[in-house]
Amino acid sequence: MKFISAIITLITFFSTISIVSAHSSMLYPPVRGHPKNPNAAVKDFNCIITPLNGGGGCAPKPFPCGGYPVDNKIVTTFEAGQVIDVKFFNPNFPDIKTADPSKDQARHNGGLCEFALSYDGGETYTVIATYHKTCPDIFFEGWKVKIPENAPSCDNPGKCIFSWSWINAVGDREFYQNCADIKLIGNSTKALPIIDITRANLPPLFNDIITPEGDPLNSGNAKGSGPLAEDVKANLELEIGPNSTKNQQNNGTDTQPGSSPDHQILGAFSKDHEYCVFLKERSPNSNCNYNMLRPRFNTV
Ligand SMILES: [Cu+2]
Repeated sequence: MKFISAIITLITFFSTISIVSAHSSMLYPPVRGHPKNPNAAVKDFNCIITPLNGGGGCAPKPFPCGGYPVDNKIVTTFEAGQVIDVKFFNPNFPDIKTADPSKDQARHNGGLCEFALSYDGGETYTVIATYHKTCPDIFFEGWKVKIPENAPSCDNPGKCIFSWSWINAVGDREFYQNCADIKLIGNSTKALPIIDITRANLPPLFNDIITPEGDPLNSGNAKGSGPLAEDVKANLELEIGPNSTKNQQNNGTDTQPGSSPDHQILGAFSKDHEYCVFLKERSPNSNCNYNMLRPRFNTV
């Protein structure tokens, strides 16, 4: 009897946790270690939704990708130039059609979402889309991410990753990441430049502690404002140099770092959730904002 009541207590404990603090995860593309991914090598029912920092009864998870193993079978294939509608999932909302949008999805006012490709299993990244303030939110499906036209192919199981990372606006300073195993069909033979994800709020690995802007109009954990129109536009228009087909048509020559056109990216890094991309005509230590730079990519 004691044993049974202990089990009931335990079940109550865990279901209470999931009701109180179920964060959202990426649902599409399917995520490593995710219970909703039929090809996941393991299914982490309790902790797939927690930050890499741990918490809510979950141990800290390693970077990258929470340490989850590569999918048994990699079935998600994206093509260069393709636009993906990312979807999010929250275990407290099993049926989104009948879900109550005023209920808690642990959005922490949203924050900063970055979507990135990695060709080396999550060591290095190229951020290909950014959503500010209102992300994530399970009640919206318009989180559009464009695979760059100049993304090279990738068919190396475990190395080719579509990453979602999230830094929440309100609450404990935390770092979230989900990884989807993918294959990429591209045109270019050149690697994309590194445009790193925001590495913060995961000491002692990422010691920068940052607080991105949130979604104040819809504060808290309920349904928010959805993807910002300016973010959708910027993400769909983003071109990542220096190997875009436009560059190649204009020059007819190789564009190695440091070699020629004015718009060429010489290097990139992210700090305090602001991207600084070094352009040829820009001094490397000038403060530049990723969003401010994006229109320049469009005019090259
Ligand atoms: Cu939380």
